[in-house]
Order: sequence, then structure tokens, then C-alpha cells
Amino acid sequence: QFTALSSLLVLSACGGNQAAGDEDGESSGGAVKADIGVISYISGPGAAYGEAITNGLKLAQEEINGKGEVEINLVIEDSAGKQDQALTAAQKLMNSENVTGIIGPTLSTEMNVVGPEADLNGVPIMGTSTTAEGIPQIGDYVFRNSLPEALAIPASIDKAIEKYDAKKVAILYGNDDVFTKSGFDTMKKAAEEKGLEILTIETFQKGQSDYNAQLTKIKGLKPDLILASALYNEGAVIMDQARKMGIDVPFVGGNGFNSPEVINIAGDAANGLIVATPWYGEKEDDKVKEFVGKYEEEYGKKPDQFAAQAYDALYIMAEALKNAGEADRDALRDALAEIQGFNGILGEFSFDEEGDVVMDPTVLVIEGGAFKEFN
Ligand code: 1QQ
Repeated sequence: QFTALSSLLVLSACGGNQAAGDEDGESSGGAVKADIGVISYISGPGAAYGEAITNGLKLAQEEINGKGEVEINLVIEDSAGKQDQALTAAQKLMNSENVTGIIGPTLSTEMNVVGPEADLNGVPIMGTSTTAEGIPQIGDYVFRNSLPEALAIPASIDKAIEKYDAKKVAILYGNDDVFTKSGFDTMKKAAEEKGLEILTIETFQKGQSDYNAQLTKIKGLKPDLILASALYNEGAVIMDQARKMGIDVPFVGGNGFNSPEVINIAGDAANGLIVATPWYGEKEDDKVKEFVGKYEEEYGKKPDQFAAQAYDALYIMAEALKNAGEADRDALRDALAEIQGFNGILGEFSFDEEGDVVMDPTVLVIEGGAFKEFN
């Protein structure tokens, strides 16, 4: 469906593009050639996010370039999950590498500093994993194809209430990160709206290794559920320590928990974690099966949500580049803004008028050491 639609759009784009072939960014064969920068969390404690993202991008790049309509060169930079390193990478990509657009950075915390800079420079930028409130609202050049916490967390909490008849919750969140703070705001608001009693609100910081004080307090209050807003590294350790202390209630997590690393680190302690995601790898869908098969063959493991979102993101970029007809920053921005009804492995996708995502989540639960659909 997508391919047929793309060919039509390419034909119409080429028709109006008489100058193709002479300048940079357009080849004589009609293919739009573009350098796309990537800012990814490839080293440090959250490196599994960036590994999945860059794997997904490279797989999509191979396929897209193989089709001959668009030729994308990926210029990949490591941000190590740090704001300053992400900003330096962005400046290099925009000013020295002269990229047409940027994919990333991985964290909302990074996008909060990189997004305004890209917007100021007129460089379209698309996060594939940035889920905090307000990311596309940074500016006209800022997009994301990741499911915002504002859609994901309420869906997870609803399922948990329905399944466990939950009435009392404890909340635990990282107070030094844009995403974990935003996830907390959404959790608190959703809990209040759904009439849940919030017994306590506890905080932690990045890299913390001991959660005894917070968890002892939570245990004494006997919640039915724990709402936790964390990246996988801290989130997995929290679950491990909670289970060791005898806290066996379900956890509801945000996007940071959507990584198999949670299970790799916490093992059985991750059982009972509820998360919402736009990606479910076991779906009976030809496109999903083909992607999962190819990914496993290439990288020796199953793709996670971060790989899937990145894969779709590059296809969305490619579609926009084709429609733009040239490797031009303003034309790419306008073409991105017009993407509607894109049919990828995450299902049907559109940007709303602010460059935010319109999509339905699936709620998953970890049972027996694996993510399963939570019905
Ligand atoms: C954000 C996130 C993280 C979990 C991405 C890895 O959702 O920072 O917005």
C-alpha cells in the first residue's frame, strides 16, 4: 500500500522538478540524495536504546537505498545521553556536515536543548524516542514519531485498574531528567483523574544504585500499584530491589521501561511490569513479520520498540524527501508536516498540526520473563 502510494507521489514530484540532476542533492537518475544526521545514545548506561535505534535506521536505509528513489547517507553521532554532547553533535551535523535533516536525539532531555537550536537553524529534526510533553511544540522544524507519555501512561493505568481493581498507588520518579519528570506529571494527573489515592510520591536521581529508603516507605503504605517513571537502567534496579524486599505488586512504567534491557538486568523481578507501546513484535502482520525476520538475521536478536520506531522514522523521512523532490531543509520540513496516513510497522501514522503523533498504543505486561499483550 505504502509503496504504491509512494510511487505515485514520486511521479508527481519528479514531474515538477525539471532541474534535477545538476545540483547537489539530486541525481540524474531522479533519486533524491540526502545526508541525514543521526544523534543517538550509543555509549554509556542507556546505550541499548541507541544501539536499537541505529540498528533500525541502518536496516531501513539499506532497504530504502535499494529501491532507488531516495538515496540516504546517514551521518551518525554519539550523544552518550548527555545534553552538551548532543548539542555539540547537532552543531557539527548542521554546520560542518551540512545535513538536510536530523533524526534523534534519543532522550527528551537532549531534545530540549537540541530542538530549539535545529529550529533556529531551519533544520528539520525528528525524535524517534522522545516522549515528554511539549517536544514538537518546540518549533515548526521539530517532529517526533514516538508515542507521547500523555497517550501511553493513561492507557497503561486504565488496564491496571481494570485488571487489579487498583485503588491506591505510590509514585516513584527521577527528578533530574525531562522525560522522567514529564512521565511523573502525566502519572499524577492520570491517577487523580481516575480517582486513585496517591499514598506517596518518591524521587531518585540518574545513576542512583540504592532505593532502600524510597521502597521501604512505599512497602509500609501497601499500595495496589507502583507507578514508576524511569529510564531502563534505574527502572530495572528499582524493580529488582523492590522484589527482593518482598514488594510484589505490579509496576506501571513509561517509555523508558520499553526495553528488553529491563528483563536482562532485573530478570524475574521484571515480571508484573505494565507498559504501553505502539510496537508489538508478535503482531500478525506481513510487514511486521518481514521486519522482525530481517532484523534478527542481521543483528542476532529481536527488534525492540526503539528499533521499530527508528525504522519507521527513516521511511517517513524518505517519503518526505521524495515528496520534497530535492535535498532542501525547508522543502523537507514542509513535506514532513504533510505526512498523513503513513503505513509502517507501527501501524498507521500521521502528524497532527503541531508535528505530534496520532497513534493508538498497545498495553503490554512482562510475564514469565517476556513482554506479552495485556488483555
Ligand atoms: C525520552 C524517552 C526515553 C525513554 C528514550 C530512550 O522516552 O527521553 O523521551
